Amino acid sequence: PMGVCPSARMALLRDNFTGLLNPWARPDVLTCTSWGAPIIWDSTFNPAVAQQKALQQNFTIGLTVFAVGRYLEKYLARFLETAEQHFMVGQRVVYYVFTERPAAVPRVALAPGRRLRVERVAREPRWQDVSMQRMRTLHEALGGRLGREAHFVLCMDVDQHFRGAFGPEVLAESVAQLHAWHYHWPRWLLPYERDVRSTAALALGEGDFYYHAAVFGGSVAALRGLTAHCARNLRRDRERGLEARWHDESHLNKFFWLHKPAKVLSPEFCWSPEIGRRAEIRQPRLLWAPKEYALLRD
Ligand code: 2GW
Ligand code: MN
Repeated sequence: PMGVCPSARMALLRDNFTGLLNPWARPDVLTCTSWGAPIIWDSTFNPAVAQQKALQQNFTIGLTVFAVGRYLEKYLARFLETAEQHFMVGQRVVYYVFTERPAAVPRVALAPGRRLRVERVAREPRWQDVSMQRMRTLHEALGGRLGREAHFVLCMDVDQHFRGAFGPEVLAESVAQLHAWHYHWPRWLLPYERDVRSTAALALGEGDFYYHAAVFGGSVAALRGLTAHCARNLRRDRERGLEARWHDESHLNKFFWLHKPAKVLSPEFCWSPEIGRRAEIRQPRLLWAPKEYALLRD
């Protein structure tokens, strides 16, 4: 989908976090959703303004990541080291690492104003459960210390690393990530859950975009609602012997269909290098690690 916002909606692109967004800077891509939320692409926002506004408001920004089983040794160190270089540089940041082996978490040197907290979680025997259980665990964390100390939280997969600036321009009441593999497909081809018995089901004709569960975020209150919705529906499906096609991601997509995100991140905020070069992807900021399903999904 290409094209700039209809002019009637332009007023809505005054963004609390980035000042005035400039959707005209990118006539090659869609920079505004039908409900008036900005889709931020490189050069539509001013990172310096976002930086200043976030500092003025004295935000603490949380970043949660799960590293269970082999994912800890395989991905966590690089994720954290590159986050120190690129994630919310100059802001107050608190990392929350969830793992079943706190002692094995690498000691990464943190810049001033940044801290790392490790929370112990049980190791689920099935990998699908490791992924899905995150919603329940995040919900509880947001109701506890994380929710008290952070204003905004980003929740991420660990099998990726930062490559470019990932700053407060991404912040909003609720934030969804366009999926790198699906952002240019017509809606009927998107891999939503289609089994009507599942609480995650979307009918043909429903769904705005396909969002990637590797990055989502928002205010603590908004994320409490999101994680409650997803954890509850994951449980309801399981009680009836159902598991949605893309697990927690299917439920996240259902949530954002019902509760539209306030900001949408272009695929450069979570890009897959395996896709190759694309003219509209100017500065990838977070890169997926190569998938090693055969090795890791036994
Ligand atoms: C997951 C799959 C197969 C084998 C292991 C794991 C695994 C995941 C694990 O052993 N340990 C672990 O900590 N995880 C956590 O779950 C980790 O944070 C990881 O990034 C996250 C999601 O698993 P991942 O990255 O292997 O799945 P993707 O990249 O295919 O993720 C998409 O689809 C998932 C549901 O199937 C999630 O919705 C995910 O958020 C999506 O990006
Ligand atoms: Mn992943």
